[in-house]
Amino acid sequence: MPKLNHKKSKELFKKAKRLIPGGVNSPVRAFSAVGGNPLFIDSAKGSKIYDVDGNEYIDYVLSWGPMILGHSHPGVVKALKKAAEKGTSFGAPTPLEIELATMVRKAYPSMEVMRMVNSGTEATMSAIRAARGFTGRDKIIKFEGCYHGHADGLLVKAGSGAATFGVPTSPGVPRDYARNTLTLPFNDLQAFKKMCERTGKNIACVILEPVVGNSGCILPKPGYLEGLRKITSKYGIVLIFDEVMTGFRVSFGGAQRAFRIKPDMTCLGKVIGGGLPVGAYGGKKEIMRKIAPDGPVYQAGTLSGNPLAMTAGIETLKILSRPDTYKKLMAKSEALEDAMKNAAKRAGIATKFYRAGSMFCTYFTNQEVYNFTDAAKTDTALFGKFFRKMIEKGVNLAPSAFEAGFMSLAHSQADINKTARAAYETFKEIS
Ligand code: HOZ
Repeated sequence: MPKLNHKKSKELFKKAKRLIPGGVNSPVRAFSAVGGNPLFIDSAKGSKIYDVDGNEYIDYVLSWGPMILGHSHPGVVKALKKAAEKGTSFGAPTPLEIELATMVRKAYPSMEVMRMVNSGTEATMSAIRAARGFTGRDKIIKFEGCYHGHADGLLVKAGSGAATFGVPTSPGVPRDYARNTLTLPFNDLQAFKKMCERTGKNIACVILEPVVGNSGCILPKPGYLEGLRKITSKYGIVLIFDEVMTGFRVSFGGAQRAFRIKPDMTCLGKVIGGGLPVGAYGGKKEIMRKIAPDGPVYQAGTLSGNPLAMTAGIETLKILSRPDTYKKLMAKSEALEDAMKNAAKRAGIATKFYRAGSMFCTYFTNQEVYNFTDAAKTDTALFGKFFRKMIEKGVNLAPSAFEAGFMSLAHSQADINKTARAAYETFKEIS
């Protein structure tokens, strides 16, 4: 197979490195963990993404999750054009914010009151502030390998880019901030129980990705989330589900609907912005009424509730709420899972493929993965080889063994077949 030409991407990367740290505006884009140069993108449509050298790829990154309808969905683009003509930002309330919040609350009834922000990072940071303001406690618990954005105090044993580059606790985070962040292994209810017995009354909140998408794709063990819910209620600890990745992905109602757990607070992002920068946090009225101007906990944003972002979110959720949409999305995701497992089996390579709704990952290991320690033991170097060879065969995966992949409504059976063929050939080549 002739090698793809990446000449323009390489030139642009050289230029970008002079101006931008590592040449990228978010670390995991740099391909440092898998080797090679990042692709510079020209455009994307449906399930495909096109680089500046004119190469086409089936895209399972989907802008790290938001593009659940596929890229440049005509309905979203049309609505955005119309909205842009009316003005791109007002710094004042609009009916669009109410419309999106109403749609979100319908899908996530636990979010009785919510606020729109500009990113998942803002959502988690603000939710934790609200929980601290509500409980009057300082300490928080997070789990190893869960990434909740890059706010100080959350960059402690974080997954995603932080794990990819081996920086579990980032320099620049004051020790005093990190001191209030307690970390525990995911899926270990006993460890959580013990910590709460020791210091439960000092803990404001526990924040987790109910399916960990920032260490690959780690599912909660049966009973784990239920256990967290029970123990947090006992100690008056605010249970925060970070559903930035799992929201509208694991199911329409996210992980909380799929696993039937009602958290006290929820953070969303990605899908609810339809590809524009959005986050949202919300939850129980009594907690959210602490937020300014209703209450004393301050949180603000010039572009929060931006009309273009609200429009893209509304259009995306409208399409997602149509009957049978999730049936279709889940069928495609299942078909990919079957095809990838089959390809690995035929090629005789040890992999574990995990999936929660339309998010998934492939680990190179023969052991089950229950937490970050397990994920870190998988063969990440082999993943790097797999990744590079898949790119050359026209399949774009996330450039790290610690990231999830995503399925969209635009992916076709032909895309899945081509992906499975490429995976089979690659598995043979690298095993
Ligand atoms: N939460 C994403 C990583 N899993 C964001 C991508 C990024 O860090 O750029």
